[in-house]
Amino acid sequence: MVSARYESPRLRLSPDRVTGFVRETEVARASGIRRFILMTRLFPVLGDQLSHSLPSLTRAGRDRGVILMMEVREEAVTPRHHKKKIAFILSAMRHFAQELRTAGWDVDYVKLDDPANTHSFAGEIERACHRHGTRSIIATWPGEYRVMRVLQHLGAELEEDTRFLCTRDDFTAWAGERQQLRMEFFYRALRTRLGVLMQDGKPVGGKWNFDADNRKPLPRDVMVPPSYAEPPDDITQQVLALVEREFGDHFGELEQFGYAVTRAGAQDALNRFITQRLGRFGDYQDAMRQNEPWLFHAHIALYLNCGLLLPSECVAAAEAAYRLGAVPLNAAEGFIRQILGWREYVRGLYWLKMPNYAALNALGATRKLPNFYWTGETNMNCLRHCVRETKANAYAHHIQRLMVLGNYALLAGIEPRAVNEWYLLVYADAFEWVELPNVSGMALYADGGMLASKPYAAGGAYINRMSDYCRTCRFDPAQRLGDRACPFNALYWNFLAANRARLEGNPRLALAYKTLNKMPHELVTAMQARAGRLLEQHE
Ligand code: DLZ
Ligand code: SF4
Repeated sequence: MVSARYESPRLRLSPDRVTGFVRETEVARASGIRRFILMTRLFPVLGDQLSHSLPSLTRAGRDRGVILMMEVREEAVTPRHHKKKIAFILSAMRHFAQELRTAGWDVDYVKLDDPANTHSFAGEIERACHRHGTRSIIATWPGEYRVMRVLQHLGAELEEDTRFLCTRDDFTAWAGERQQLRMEFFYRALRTRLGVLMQDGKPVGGKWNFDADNRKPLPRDVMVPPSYAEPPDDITQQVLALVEREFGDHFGELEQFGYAVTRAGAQDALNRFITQRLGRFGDYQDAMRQNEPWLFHAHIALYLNCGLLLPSECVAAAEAAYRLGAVPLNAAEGFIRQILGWREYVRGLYWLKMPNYAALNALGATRKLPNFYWTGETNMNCLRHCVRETKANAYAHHIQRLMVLGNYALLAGIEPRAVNEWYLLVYADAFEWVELPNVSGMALYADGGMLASKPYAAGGAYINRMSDYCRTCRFDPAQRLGDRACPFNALYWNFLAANRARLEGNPRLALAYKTLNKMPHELVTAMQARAGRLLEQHE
């Protein structure tokens, strides 16, 4: 079936430009009149591409065509995503389709419970091609290597994803022959090019980075503002029921769903962050407090990563707040570095290094993921809280992810594939381009130092300094041995001892190895024995 049929004066003027897109009709040929039919083109829009400025949508506007959106089981079960994450994406997709239709787009939307649904992107794109009588597929570069291969296999034309601030080609050019791809230098180059927080060619405030000011523990008397939450509307409620029915046995809780599911809602969440939290985000971005999952963080990564917000507007909002004097520089810079620096950098690295990056395991980690990552049932209070909050909210903030959950996985030598799968499925903001470098590179050092200059390993003292978890834990962060000793301590020194050959030469670990080397031999072997017992218990 051909849905867009019209005579285009532009085609008559320059037929070469449209070769392959137009064909003469039998009728036209018979009548001798040159008429053209514009072949329908299919524009698949994926669940993490919900932006009105999506490049393939701009193209669809110019070239006419059908927008295809597909709810498919395969994306929900490989891996078996958190229930709240599935609900968020499906509800955001349905709302986005509604907005597109209201704006006049021709949207072909396949629902999860459509009896003919083949439940894969490939199957649904094939079916849609058949429905619309076309083989012409135009998509925006996806967020996962696997999906890129599927689209290429179908012969899709892929538009560069211009929603990012740095293109893949620009990142490749920046990476060039550099031995080390350090985020800090990438960040400085991009800030300079985009003129963000710059004054006369120099960084505002005379420094690129205020990280040293951003590591404060959270004093007990600092109150945390309430988190953003909006009540589920009819569409979201239908989706919540669908997810409970279809994916009820997946990890996570559906109760108290309060995420925004539209661009307007996401913009509201961003504005509230800028006005209520950003001012203190800098100071307390590394702090943790028991039963306070949201703290002064933005909680907008899920909106950014599925397209409801754009990085450019988040950066602009934070810079404007600083220039108006509403927030301090360390807060604005710290937030902007996460988006303009870190987010763009990990995306560039992902596409530069895939597909090999996914298989890296530099430290030869082979242990299974302990069951408490699913249940939260462990005596280690910090881990218990971080897993439980992850289960409830499909969210944990970056220090919980890196220095509690990731730290344990690093020290315990858990196999990177299992850890990556866990992070990809439990967090609502996790898509492979952002999850894999953060987990394999930053948390696990599985890439051998391509991304991080050292493994982010820590004992109980770090968690004690940055949180109040230890106060009510059955373990003591100050003890190294004995039943009450914090397990992170033995695991930390055991990790350093076990990976000595690989890590001792790293200048950023010089102090740690100096301390280890000064310890009595018996203490080290006793901690190694304790670590071995703990790891066995946790299996
Ligand atoms: C994560 C996800 C889920 C759970 N479901 C869908 C879906 O039904 N339809 C869809 O288009 N996208 C979904 N997604 C997001 C995709 O997994 C994501 O677009 C790809 O992994 C590429 O990043
Ligand atoms: Fe975590 Fe150790 Fe502190 Fe317990 S004592 S909360 S296990 S760091």
